[in-house]
Amino acid sequence: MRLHHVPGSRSVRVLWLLEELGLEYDIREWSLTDGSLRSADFIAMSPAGRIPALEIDGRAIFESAAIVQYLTEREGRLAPPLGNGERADFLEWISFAETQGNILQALNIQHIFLRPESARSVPLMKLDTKRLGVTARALDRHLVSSDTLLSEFSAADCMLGFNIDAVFRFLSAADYPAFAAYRDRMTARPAYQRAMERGGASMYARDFYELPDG
Ligand SMILES: N[C@@H](CCC(=O)N[C@@H](CS)C(=O)NCC(=O)O)C(=O)O
Repeated sequence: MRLHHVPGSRSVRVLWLLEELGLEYDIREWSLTDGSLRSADFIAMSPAGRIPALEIDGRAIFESAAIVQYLTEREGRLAPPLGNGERADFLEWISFAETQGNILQALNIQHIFLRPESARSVPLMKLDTKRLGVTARALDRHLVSSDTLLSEFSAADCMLGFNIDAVFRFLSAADYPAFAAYRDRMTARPAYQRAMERGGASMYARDFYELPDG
């Protein structure tokens, strides 16, 4: 099994799940900025040139949500089975993680990757920060009464693996105490710690990115 990975990116979702499941794998690390994700080799595994991809069972799978579901089905663990009352919640939270992930990606591009800074759109940054706040509020409300997304830890929590490092770079943790406490619980898990040791930590140079004036 080989995970195609960029530290701090959506591949953290899969990396963390592989550790929670105790599976054997190796890592091929890529860069988001050197053009290599558009190489024929990578496009053959992930047609949109996006991280992650997982080589497994004689093929490559792309899209983090598909990989996460495939792994839970293959291993028969960390997801409510078909017919279970929490199955719909599991599917909802997996997709929700990507809804929030897309906003985080837009903010990463504006705050970190777009250069020169004059190319950034402050109105868009403000809009996306507000939209991120709506998703964080939803999680905060849900997590007031629950330690995990479902009634017990599941791969849906791993789908937030990229998000939990990113969200509080753009939003104040003090405004979302239940979500921030969840982040602390999840990042303290031994499997999350092992994933960070093997696959590098954060892509962020700063703890918090203020909105620019304008
Ligand atoms: N829906 C996809 C999104 C994948 C994605 O956009 N990954 C980012 C890294 S977090 C990427 O590869 N970006 C490179 C690019 O956009 O060129 C998934 O969940 O796997």
